[in-house]
Amino acid sequence: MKVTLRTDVLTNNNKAADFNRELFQNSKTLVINLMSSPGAGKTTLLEETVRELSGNYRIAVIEGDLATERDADRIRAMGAKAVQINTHGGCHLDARMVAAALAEFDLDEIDLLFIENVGNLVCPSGYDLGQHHKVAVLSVPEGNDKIPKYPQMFMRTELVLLNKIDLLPYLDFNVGEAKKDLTEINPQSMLIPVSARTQEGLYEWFAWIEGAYLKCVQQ
Ligand SMILES: Nc1nc2c(ncn2[C@@H]2O[C@H](COP(=O)(O)OP(=O)(O)OP(=O)(O)O)[C@@H](O)[C@H]2O)c(=O)[nH]1
Ligand SMILES: [Mg+2]
Repeated sequence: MKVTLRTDVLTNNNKAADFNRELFQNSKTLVINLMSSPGAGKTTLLEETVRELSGNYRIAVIEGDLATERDADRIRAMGAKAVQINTHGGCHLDARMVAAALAEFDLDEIDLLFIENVGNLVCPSGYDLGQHHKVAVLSVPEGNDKIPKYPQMFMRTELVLLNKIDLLPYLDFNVGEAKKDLTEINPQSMLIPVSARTQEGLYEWFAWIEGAYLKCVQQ
């Protein structure tokens, strides 16, 4: 399926998001918009996800960064197709950038598309990319105050991956407190503690993806 962009799609974020959404629905591609502070572990989690799920699913990734192809190269090294978007200073991806990147894919050949947003806990949460799900990654070294201090991110995401739990013995992060803070801000959101380094908890993330994929193809 070849993607042709209309002019209005390139000038209006919400129109572009609706355009993307329709493409994703038509091709039955599950799309997850992954957001976090810089360095929380988005790319590492995606590397592990590609490693685990690429036997059963056709996976592709759109990488958003201010500069470099580094994250896309890391995903390609795992054997998945990756397209890098460079925002040249922009602090988030918008739906028009994603729409333009979709021209590089054949969505009919992709089951799971992950969009790794620009590392930033503020701007990315405000932009609809047409995704099915928004997922936030929070990491243990960032500290317990991030959920209450950056509520917009956690209000708008339905799952939080608490990454780097292998570092819990060395830092004062309190997982129970994080769960309580999240429930106060967004009672519908789930928190899954994981370590992309040791693999702990990742099976729960993979099961969540598989459940979301089943719902997506049954719609
Ligand atoms: N200890 C530990 N380190 C981790 C874990 N996950 C990622 N890291 C390390 O954290 C650093 C940043 O990881 P990335 O995956 O590049 O983070 P990112 O969120 O993609 O970063 P940006 O794309 O720059 O926003 C790397 O040195 C990783 O090896 C983890 O579970 N535990
Ligand atoms: Mg990254």
